[in-house]
Parts: sequence; C-alpha cells; structure tokens
Amino acid sequence: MEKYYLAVDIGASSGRHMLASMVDGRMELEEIYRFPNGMDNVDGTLCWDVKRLFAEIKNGLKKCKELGKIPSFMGIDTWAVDYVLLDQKDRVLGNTVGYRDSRTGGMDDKVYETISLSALYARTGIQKQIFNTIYQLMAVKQSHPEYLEQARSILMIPDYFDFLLTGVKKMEYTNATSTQLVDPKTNDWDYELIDMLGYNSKMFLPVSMPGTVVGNFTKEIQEEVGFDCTVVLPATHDTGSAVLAVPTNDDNAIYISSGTWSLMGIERKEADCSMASMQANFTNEGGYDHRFRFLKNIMGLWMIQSVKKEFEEDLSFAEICERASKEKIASIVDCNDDCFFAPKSMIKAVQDYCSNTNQQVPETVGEISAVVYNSLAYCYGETVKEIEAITGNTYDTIYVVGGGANAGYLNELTAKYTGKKVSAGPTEATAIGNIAVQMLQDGVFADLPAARTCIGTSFDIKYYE
Ligand code: LFR
Repeated sequence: MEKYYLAVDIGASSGRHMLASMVDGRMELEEIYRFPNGMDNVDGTLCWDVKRLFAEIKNGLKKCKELGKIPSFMGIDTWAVDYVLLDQKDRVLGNTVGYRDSRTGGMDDKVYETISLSALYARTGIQKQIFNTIYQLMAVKQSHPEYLEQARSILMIPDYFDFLLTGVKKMEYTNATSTQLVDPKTNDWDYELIDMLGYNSKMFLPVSMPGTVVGNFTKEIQEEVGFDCTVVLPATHDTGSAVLAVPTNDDNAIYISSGTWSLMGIERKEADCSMASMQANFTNEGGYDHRFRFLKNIMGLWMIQSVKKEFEEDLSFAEICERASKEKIASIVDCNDDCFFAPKSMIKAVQDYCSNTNQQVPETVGEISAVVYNSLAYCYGETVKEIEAITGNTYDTIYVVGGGANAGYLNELTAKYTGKKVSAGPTEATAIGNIAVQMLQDGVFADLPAARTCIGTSFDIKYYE
C-alpha cells in the first residue's frame, strides 16, 4: 500500500492540501483541496480569520478520507511573523491581527527606545521589517498591555493549528526566527532581549527544530475527520519550506522564492550580522539543518495580485503576462518602496510613483502590468549585484521556485535584468519542502542533499537564458 504524506500550505492569498508519495524513487504530488485566504478588515483592523482557516484545514483532511488516501504524516506551513497569544485556558487573546495592519506604525521607534536598530541586527541578524513580531508585540504592549500579562503562551500561526489538531504546543524554529527575538548563535530565544522589551518571557515555549513530531490527532479531531495521523513540524515558515525545495546542491546558488513576496538570496552556514548586511537590508532567517537563508524581501507578486483585483476585466495571470509582454513602456518603480506595502489602490500607487519620478504614467492593463513585472525583475538584478558584492562570489544561475515560477514572461525578464541563467520550478516548492522534512524524519531520505536531488528529478523545471 502506498504511504502518503500531507502538506497543508497556507499562503497569504490561498491555502492548499497536497498529498505526496514516493513512486519508483520519484516524489509524486497531488493537490486535493484548495481554499482562498486574505486579511479581513474587522472594524478597521486587518485580521486573519483563523477559525475559518482551521475549518478549511479539517475540510481538506475530510477530503483525504473521502479519497481513501490517508496520510501517515502531515505538516502545516504558513507565512511568518503572525501569532496568537493564549491565556491560561488556551483562549486566544484579542484579534489575530495580520502583518499588513498599520498598528505597527511608530513601533520601531518605541523598540529603539530600548535597543538601537543596529544593536538589534547585531544580535538577531533579522532585517528590519515593520511587521516583524517584535514590532507587533510592541503594538500590543501599547494598546493592550493586559494581553501580554494574561498570555501563557505565544504560538505562531502554524503552531496554533498544530495545537488545535493535537493538543500539543510547540514553537517551531524557522518561524520563531521571524519574530526577531531569536539568537542566531544559540538558535534559542534571546531572553535578555525579551526581558529588556518587557515581553513576558514566560509565554515563549522552548524552540523545536523542523522534523520534530508534534503528536497525533486528538480524539475529537479523529472523530470529526475519520482518521488519525502524526503531525510533524516541517519548516513551518513557508519560505523555509520553499527554499528546502530549491532543486540543486550547488552551494553557490541564488534562489527566488516567488509568491506573494519574492524572497531572493542564498543559503549560508552562519548568520552574517554585519553592518554591511544590515545596510543592504539582508536578513538571516533560520532554516532546516541550521542553514541560514541570507535573503531580501522584495514586494513580489503581491503587486500584480493587487492590480489584478482592480482591473475591470477578469483576467488570468497568463493573460496579464501576455498583454504586458507587448508593451514598450520603460518606467520602473522601486518595488520596495513603502507606498506599495498596503496601498488603497495599487494601480494608483504605481501611477503616482511614475508621475512623481517624471516617468511615463502607465494607463492600460498591459502598461501597468509591464511596469510591475519589469520593476520586479530590475529589483532582482540590483539584488544580485548586492549579493555578489557582500559575498565576493559570482553566481551563474538563479533558481526560481514557487507559484511565480509559472510566469514565463517574468522569468525572461529576470534573465534579462540579472544577466544570469534562470531555472524555474518546482512551482509547488513550499508544499514539496514541507513534505521533504516529513520524509526526512521518516527515513525516506538520508539527508537534505538527497532530498534535493530527488526533488530535482521529480518535478518539471524550465530554463531561460
Ligand atoms: C512569504 C513570507 C515571507 C515573510 C512574509 C510575512 O509568504 O512568509 O517570508 O517575510 O511572508 O510573513
């Protein structure tokens, strides 16, 4: 009988259940359930609907039962930085606020009253993003200090879902590093920093590495979904899972995990907490096997997802690429400008940026999309130069993984602006990386290089010069 492994991969715009098995030495993957996601405006605050998401997780599990494909193991990954606080009865304190909410405005300065930006980087290696958990917790401390006092545990979003499935609380390492409260030398909480900021150190559980078994389904969950399963921690930060699935064992590889965000960087054995890295805005996120993701957040497909929603015509991404590819407009925007983070209208934000910088203002669907795609690829080109300057290495190939690897037009532009070869795929990198860790803990692969070799031969990969 085939043995199944299930990845539940929830991104900012959608979630999916992917079932995997090994067939003749190749990993086979099947999407069995998909559901939408997004932040809801709840009385003026952008929130995740964690209740609905958990119901969707269970719907996908029921689908496994219906299909008669019962996973032996499963793992959940999501975006990073967001969390819930639980009181002593394990009730969620307050709303589950999403990272694009404006509550973190000014919270950087509040944090710097205690510790400077550079001292913070030197001890955590994490790049400043105003949405990092460290700033979100400062917002809670200002507006609801009682939540911090009442909290008995803080769980990142995937850890919370694991808890609902198993009754066991874990704090997974790759996602924990996104809080900006972990020490990259010890890979444990920086308790001194937590105390300095007055964040109730008692709520921080010990850090668990990806590959750790969380537990089995509770009786209630077993009754509801119709089977039992062992829940394992993958790299619960989606980017951590996606980078695991980069299909090469070349240490000198640049990757882009391309989804709502474009995460572009390299893998390193040690965190680089130097001021040069800080100034270039590179982060050192914790990864599987103690490999650090030295990368940069680039605004990514969020920009194209956002303009797509505003277009009058209901177009597919392929159609949008097709139209963009016919345009000659040369305007370029700085994708990492704050104005693109959560604008009321992305179209207007792009147009205003062009007009303020005396460039041609895009008007049509094709022009607007061309500006976004060209600007993203331009930013990739600049980022390659920064990586080469910081590391002193040169790289010949960019490995694009994730949903954005489907955008052939963007891959061509990436090759053009970076001057490098582009390898595109697998598109389901996040789910594949999630499953790879389940299989590693189950002994299917001896180590990460073996898993990456298998991934490289199991999935469709396209090349662009
Ligand atoms: C990508 C991602 C990025 C993180 C951002 C916010 O989905 O996880 O790695 O910086 O979302 O959590």
